[in-house]
Amino acid sequence: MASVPGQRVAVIGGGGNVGASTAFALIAKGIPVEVLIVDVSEKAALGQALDISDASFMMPGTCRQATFKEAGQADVIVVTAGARQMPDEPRSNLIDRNYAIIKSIMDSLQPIKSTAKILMVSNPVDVLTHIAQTTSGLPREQVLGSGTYLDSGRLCNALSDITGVSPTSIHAYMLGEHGDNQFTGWSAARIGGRPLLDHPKLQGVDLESINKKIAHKAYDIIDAKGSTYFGIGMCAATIAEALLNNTSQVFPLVHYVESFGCYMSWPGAIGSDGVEQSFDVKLDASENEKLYVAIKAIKEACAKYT
Ligand code: 6V0
Repeated sequence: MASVPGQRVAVIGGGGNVGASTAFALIAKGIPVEVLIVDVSEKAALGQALDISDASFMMPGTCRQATFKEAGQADVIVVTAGARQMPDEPRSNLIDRNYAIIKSIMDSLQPIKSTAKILMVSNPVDVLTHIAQTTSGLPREQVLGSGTYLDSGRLCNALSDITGVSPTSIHAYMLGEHGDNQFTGWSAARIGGRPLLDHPKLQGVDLESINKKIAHKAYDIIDAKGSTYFGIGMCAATIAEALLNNTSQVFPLVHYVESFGCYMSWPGAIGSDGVEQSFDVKLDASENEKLYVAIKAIKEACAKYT
C-alpha cells in the first residue's frame, strides 16, 4: 500500500503488546501518519506490522516494519521496548534491566532527527525518561514520558462512576511518580469550575479507597491476564497525536520540572516543540509531603544513571 506523505511515528518495541497496541491505536484513531514498527525481534515486528496494516486499509494511516535508523528520523519516537512487570513486582525493579535496553536503543537510533520528540512508555517511566534524554542528546523539552496519564484516566473514570459526570469533564490528576509514590492531587481537582471535593456525591466517600483502587489497577490486570496494554496504547497514541498536531493540550506527563530539578509526572502542555509549559499546581500540606517523597525517590533512582 502507498505510504502517507507527511508525518511518521516510530514505535520501538512495537513487536510487543504495548507497542502493537500503540500502533493500532494510532491507526484506529484515523491519524494520517506512517507508523514504523521496530523491534529487536524482527519477526515480532514484521508480524505486528503486517497485522496492523490489514486494519489500515479503510483508514488514512499506514503501518510497516522499519529499521532503527529509519526510526531515528521519525517525528515522534515512542519507546515501549523493555522487560515488563511480573505479578506483584514493583515497577522500580525493572530499572537495571531496562537501563541497558534504553541506552542501546538510543545508540541505534542515531542520528536522531533534531526536531523529533521521544515519548517513553517503558517502566519505570520517570527514570527511563531521564535516561532517554541523557543518552539521546535531545533537549529536555523534547523527551517526555506517558507518566500518570493512564492513572489519571483511571481516576477520572472512577470519579465519573460516582458523580455521574463525563470523565472528560473532570479535571483531576494522579501526580508524582508513575508507580508506588503516585498520589492524587485532590485539592487541585475541579469539576464544572468548582472544587471536585465539593461535589455532593463525593461527600462521605472514602477517598483513600479510590486512591488504592487506582494504584492497584495495573496489578489487578496483570494478575488476571498477564499484562496491560490497551489502555496505555490508547494513551500513548493520544499523546503522540497532540505532539503531531501541535494541540497544546495539557496532560499529566513525565517531563523535566525545573522547580523540582527532576523528571516527574506533572501537568504540562505539549505541542510540536515538545513540552511547552509546566504548571505550578497548588497542593495542600499532606499532598506536598507525598510530592517530596516522590521527588526524593525519583532523584535517588536517577542519581545512579547520570
Ligand atoms: P512485551 O510484550 O514483552 O514487549 C516488549 C518488546 O520490547 C518485545 O517485543 C521485545 O522484543 C522488545 N525489545 C526488547 N529489547 C529491545 C531493544 N533493545 N530494541 C527494540 N525492542 C526491544 O512487553 P509489554 O509491551 O507488555 O511492555 C513493554 C514496556 O511497557 C514494559 O517496560 C512495561 O513495564 C511498560 N508499560 C508501561 C506502562 C505505562 O503506563 N507507562 C503500562 C504498561 C506497560
